[in-house]
Amino acid sequence: MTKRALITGITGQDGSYLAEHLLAEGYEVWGLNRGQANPRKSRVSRLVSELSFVDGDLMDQGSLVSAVDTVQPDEVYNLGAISFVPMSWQQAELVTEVNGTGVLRVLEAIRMVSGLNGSRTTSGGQIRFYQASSSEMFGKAAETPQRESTLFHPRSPYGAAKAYGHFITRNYRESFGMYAVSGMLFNHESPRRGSEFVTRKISLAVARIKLGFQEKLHLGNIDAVRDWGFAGDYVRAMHLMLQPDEPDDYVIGSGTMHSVRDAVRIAFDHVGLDWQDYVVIDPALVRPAEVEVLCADSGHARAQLGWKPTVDFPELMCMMVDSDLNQVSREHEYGDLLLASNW
Ligand code: NDP
Ligand code: GDR
Repeated sequence: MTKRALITGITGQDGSYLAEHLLAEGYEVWGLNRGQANPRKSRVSRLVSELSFVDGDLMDQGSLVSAVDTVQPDEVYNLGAISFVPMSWQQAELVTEVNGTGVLRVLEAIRMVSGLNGSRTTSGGQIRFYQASSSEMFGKAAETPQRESTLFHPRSPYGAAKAYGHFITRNYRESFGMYAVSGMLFNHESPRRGSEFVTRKISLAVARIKLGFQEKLHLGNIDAVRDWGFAGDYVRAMHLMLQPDEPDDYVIGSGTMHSVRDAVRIAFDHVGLDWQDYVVIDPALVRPAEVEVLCADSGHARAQLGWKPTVDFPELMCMMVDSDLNQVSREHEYGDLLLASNW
């Protein structure tokens, strides 16, 4: 029988890659669409034409119950969130509502639709739930690399809200026997990454500078170290996590560390430019509390799920720069209307 998946956050980077992956695996895929005329809905529809949509918002419990009831999914992937960390200092309450309480609302919707004592689908199976947890929960971690048992020390309202989402997911597993799993994913990027995130900000700037449309690149803390991977690899892990007989939480990352400075150097080198001629450090871009170093120990996922990444960091940065060179050239040729993104 064809399996059915419901994805919140369908219009985001991961939503599009996960939808493509699940469709290739033979799933029927539904995306939760927010707002009355979301321009990002047509963007993802163009990319993934076999998608179906159902309306809903993580802020609205009734809409989530209705969405789960309409779709009757076998698997629910909760990727919806306000995902840009700096925004969480500006709109802390909203971010807490969407990224924290929003998780509770999806769990409650599954519980209500499938009966209070578990989460049975109409076909008799159990609805499986994936929560998009984050390495930002580790924050100022006491140990490196970070694994499933590493204590959380979030450094932003975003990280704190994700920690709530993580614990409430585990709690519903333990309280109601729900098949509920958290993927503790480290940073993952792609040509579809939003331009507010540092890797894409860099790749777009390098393309524009190379083609003569930009002069400088303003950055904050270039000494910050992250464990970056390719989004296409990480959505495979999300799907794998919902397949074992028993639910569990998994750390997903490459296990390699690079600084923002490394990212800049690789990207400028790729087009034959010296980054030091173009990068300007802007103190206004430094965060109130920074996460200095993150690195994943994903041994549990590698052993239990057989997951491993296929794209390393230098390849990823070059892929993003090449894609943006192509996009910026087309932008120049056809005008802004075409463009907004690589999708
Ligand atoms: P994006 O920012 O690209 O996408 C976020 C998605 O959330 C969008 O589809 C957006 O839809 C949706 N959304 C925002 N607010 C709401 C709401 N109130 N109700 C329903 N949907 C909403 O994020 P990514 O794809 O990069 O990340 C996916 C998830 O994984 C997020 O939860 C993120 O926090 C988490 N994560 C991401 C990592 C990464 O490195 N990419 C690492 C670890 C975790 P809309 O078009 O309506 O705005
Ligand atoms: P992050 O990603 O906060 O780790 O969250 P981001 O790319 O925004 O920042 C990474 C690091 O780069 C430093 N930095 C800058 N960042 C941005 N955005 N812009 C700059 O100009 C700049 N200069 C330096 C930051 O200070 C930071 O240290 C991402 C998101 O996808 C989250 O949703 C997800 O949970 C985590 O990854 C894991």
